[in-house]
Amino acid sequence: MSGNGKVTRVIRMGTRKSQLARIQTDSVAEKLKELYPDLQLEIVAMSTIGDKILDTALSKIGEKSLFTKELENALERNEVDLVVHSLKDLPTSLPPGFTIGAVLQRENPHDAVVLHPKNAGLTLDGLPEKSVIGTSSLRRAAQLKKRFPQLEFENIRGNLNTRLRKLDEKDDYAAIILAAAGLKRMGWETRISQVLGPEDCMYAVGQGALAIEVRARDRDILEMVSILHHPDTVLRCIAERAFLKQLEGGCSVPVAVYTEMKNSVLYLTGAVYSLDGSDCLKETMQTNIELDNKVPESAEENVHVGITANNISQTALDAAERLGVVLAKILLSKGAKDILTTARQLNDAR
Ligand code: DPM
Repeated sequence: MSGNGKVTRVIRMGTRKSQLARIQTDSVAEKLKELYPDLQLEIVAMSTIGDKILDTALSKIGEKSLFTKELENALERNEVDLVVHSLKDLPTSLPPGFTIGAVLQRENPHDAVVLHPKNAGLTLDGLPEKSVIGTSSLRRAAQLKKRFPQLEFENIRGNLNTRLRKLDEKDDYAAIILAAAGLKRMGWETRISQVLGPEDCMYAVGQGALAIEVRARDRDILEMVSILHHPDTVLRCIAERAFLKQLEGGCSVPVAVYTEMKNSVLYLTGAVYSLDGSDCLKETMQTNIELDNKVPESAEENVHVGITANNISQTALDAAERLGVVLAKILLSKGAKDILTTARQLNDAR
């Protein structure tokens, strides 16, 4: 740290080997370098189960920490000091000893349509009947099946490079659906032909935000990364993660959210879907966010759905978490559990 800080050793950043993961890690490294010019950073790249199993839909692998386990092992063994993830790939409960020390300002959280070049100029509405859309996300497929019943949906796996290649070089898919944030980070914004608003497709919990995972006991590193927290993003993502956690959903269930922060009010819309989207429970709630100066009495106290944010008002974090929990309880009281259990069973049997 520049003169007055405590971190003087080399900081090692763990990353997956995919191009997107590298880009995300590099962008965080750059921000840290700007804030702490004297910091020595080293980037350590490794493969994860999720990178190795490329032919199976994410929702079928069943391992919740698909992209995170190897990286967490390296954190545990002190081989790396922090790991940059897409927040949406991080489970709502982290293994003991780990915490999310920073959630950075969210990019566009929405999903986007990327068309096969032969369909240039069209939108999902205008594609010929029975056109095949590539996505392995149960969440995307459920919402879009309902909204565009004339289209068909098939799995597509692999990292972003592989998916774009599968789209362009074959004739299997008329279009694929990807997160706008990932496309933008890869420099492929020009391939976005349509951004899907919440009326078409609500996004995944945490989508579009980067998170930095650290050892919970490593107070120096926690303090160092905490200035990267973006308060609005943190509050929205805590509400979203609390909602998912209370529903007991993982990355493999059709759960979608939409959040907004306006004039100190946090709005959360949450929904659960059957696999074909025909069953849907969706509600919106809001809570006031008071950014007072209440700080946590002990560090342990201030962890909300895996996120440590000691520099953000405790009252505000509590309110955001409560919003997600209460909204989930309302959906559960209306039968969300049955919808999710059935979706899980049908997906496992496929
Ligand atoms: C999770 C899902 C997907 C990723 C499920 C979902 C998409 C899987 C698929 C939990 N993680 O969204 O319903 O399409 O088969 C992932 C991407 C990003 C982070 C790529 C993407 C980049 C965007 C971001 C994969 N994880 O969704 O297009 O940082 O949010």
